[in-house]
Amino acid sequence: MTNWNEVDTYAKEWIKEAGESIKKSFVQKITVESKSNPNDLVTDIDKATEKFFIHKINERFPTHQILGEEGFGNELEELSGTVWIIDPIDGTMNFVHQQRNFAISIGIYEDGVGMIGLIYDVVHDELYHAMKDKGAYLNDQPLPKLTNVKVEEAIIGLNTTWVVPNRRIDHSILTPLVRDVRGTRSYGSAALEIAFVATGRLDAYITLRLSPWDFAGGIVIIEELGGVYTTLNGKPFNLLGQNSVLISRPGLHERILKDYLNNGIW
Ligand code: 2AM
Ligand code: CA
Repeated sequence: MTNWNEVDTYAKEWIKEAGESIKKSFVQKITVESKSNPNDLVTDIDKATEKFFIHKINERFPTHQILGEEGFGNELEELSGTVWIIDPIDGTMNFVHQQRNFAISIGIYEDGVGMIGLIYDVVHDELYHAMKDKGAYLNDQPLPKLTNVKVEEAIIGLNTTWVVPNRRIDHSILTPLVRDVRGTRSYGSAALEIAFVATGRLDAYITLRLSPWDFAGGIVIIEELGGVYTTLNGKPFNLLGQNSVLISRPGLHERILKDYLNNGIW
């Protein structure tokens, strides 16, 4: 039997420790490389942070598996047992250009069920966290359950990429939604944008391609608050693949899917 309180305590200790190291790196020279395309960045700090978690987890919980963005963990084909899904720095472009608006994201899953979600906004020292059936918190503050709002009163997280011609969606599909909502915002860190839906700073978040480490921590927090997460086609997430993403307050999620995304057929 997994002692989830023990796992949670260590995960929080390590995420804070990793955050301290990342903050110290601000005064160092950081090595930046690009991955899948010139704007998909990785630094030596992303890699060192992922390796830090892997070392700690392997030492303390040798039976746990790890799926990390930078690939130093295990190669997983399924999610059986206890699996840590880690993004050492979500929002690397922000980390490089702004030294803010990035987060460490960790989701811990048991046989594919999200048990612990952690998103740490290092610069603001804000830890968003949840344990299954135990509520969600921002630092020590419990977060209230999410309730519906009207589209006309909603602020949605959306990158401008998806409202100009792009490879993943006919950009005109999102035009009516952008026109009808109160406002749109783009923060450049999926984990933080999901955390902002959890706290009500955003009412929904839409994006076209996220990997498991971008949302694994966030959806545990959202689930705990009664928020809803599906692909833009209204389907459940594939926790081991890339997904389009609609994460929202309940009610608003249904309305966006039905009235703006044609029930997921686009
Ligand atoms: P990352 O910084 O960990 O790569 C940027 O809008 C958001 O999308 C970030 O959370 C970023 O995560 C994520 N993202 C996912 N896949 C990406 C890709 N191929 N290129 C850039 N950002 C990506
Ligand atoms: Ca990352």
